[in-house]
Amino acid sequence: MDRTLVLVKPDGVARGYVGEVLRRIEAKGYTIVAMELRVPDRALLDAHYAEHVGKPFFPDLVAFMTSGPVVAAVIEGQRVVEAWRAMMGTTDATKAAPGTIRGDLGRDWGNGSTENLVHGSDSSESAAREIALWFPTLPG
Ligand code: IDP
Ligand code: MG
Repeated sequence: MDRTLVLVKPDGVARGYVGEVLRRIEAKGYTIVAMELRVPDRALLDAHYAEHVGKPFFPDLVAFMTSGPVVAAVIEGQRVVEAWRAMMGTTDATKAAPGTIRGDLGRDWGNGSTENLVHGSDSSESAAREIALWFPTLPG
């Protein structure tokens, strides 16, 4: 069974969209197999966003992601990795299609595309790596 990592980022939690995001996941038919509210630390984010370390937006991204609690979850179902990416919409909420989470609920608040409500793994390999980082004790 396929799995992916979901994060409701600090803006999504602060704006009260945890329920809305989980509602969409449940309505679509995927199963939540793990979930936790936590403030990620720098070490976790360096590992999670390893591909972005050193990019110009990385310091702002880390500051944003450590600014408050996030909801981390693992969801499961056939082709859930690609489905969850489609449900989130494109990275830049300004351009994200209506009907997607970022397209419906997100906008540019003056920080480019940093605050975009949700995260989803971009491949099965990324999902396995990210799930191991956030939920190291979760049985496969
Ligand atoms: P994704 O979250 O849609 O997979 P990535 O390119 O993996 O997008 O970037 C990770 C996160 O870094 C984004 O979700 C967003 O929060 C932030 N980010 C990406 N590109 C930019 C940028 O050009 N400016 C500001 N923040 C960015
Ligand atoms: Mg990404």
